[in-house]
Amino acid sequence: MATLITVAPTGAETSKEAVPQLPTTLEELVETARRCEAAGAAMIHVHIRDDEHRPTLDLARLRDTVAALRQETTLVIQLSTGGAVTDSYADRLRVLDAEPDSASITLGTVNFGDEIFSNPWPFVVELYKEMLARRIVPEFELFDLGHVAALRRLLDTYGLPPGDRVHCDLVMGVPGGMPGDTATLVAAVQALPDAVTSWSATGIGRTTLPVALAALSCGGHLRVGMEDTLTFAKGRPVQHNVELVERAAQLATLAQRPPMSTDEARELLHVAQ
Ligand code: KMH
Ligand code: ZN
Repeated sequence: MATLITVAPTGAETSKEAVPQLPTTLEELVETARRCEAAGAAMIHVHIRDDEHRPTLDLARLRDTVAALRQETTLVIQLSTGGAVTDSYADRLRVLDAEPDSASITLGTVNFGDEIFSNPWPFVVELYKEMLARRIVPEFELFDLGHVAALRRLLDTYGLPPGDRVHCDLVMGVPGGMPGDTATLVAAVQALPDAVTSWSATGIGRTTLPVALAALSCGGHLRVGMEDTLTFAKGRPVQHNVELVERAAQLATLAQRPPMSTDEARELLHVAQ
């Protein structure tokens, strides 16, 4: 089985001022997407910024971003509906109007460092129903073991996504969520509902490598990028997202599970070709 590599290049938490190499403009994002696709990424998880490099969910900007990424790459385009912790539910729902291939959906509220990433059940349900209605492929973001139970409840109550494909991403190592270690990854994977057809994992900060290695050995896929990790190795900051994608591709190849193409990713996730 080949490995789906998702790149999450920007996120909503890091400032451009602190990390100038973070891709925050459309030009930087497109350049990053192209290089990461060439290095083995097949999906991109997108957060955008405004002219002052602050996180935004501005719909026109999101639409322009989707159009530019479609024009310049063949990557599966996933927009974040998580946004920043300060974003309103209405703004997060409106992200779907930008008509991405896929969108993230987080299964529950979680402490997020000193803040709260708020995902109350009625919001999760509304977001999921909208995705189903628009045939936007969900990626279920699981930050904690309780989110696995919430995923089961959501699927049991509201049914499966198009093509009966259920793709999850274990987001590990967030202060307040599940830890990024092998034992927790194994526990989470064992608890996943039978309906899950594929899963990836990402480890925040220093948990990046342990989580990637554990995911590969357990049959999972990989998400990497500067949204999750700003340090390539001790004392060595990431200079460009492509470094993280190249390393993920090397690890996947070593594991005899080389990166999958964007066509294979579309097939896996049931995204229209
Ligand atoms: N920025 C976090 C508050 C997602 O993209 O769906 C939420 C997040 C999850 O990054
Ligand atoms: Zn995100």
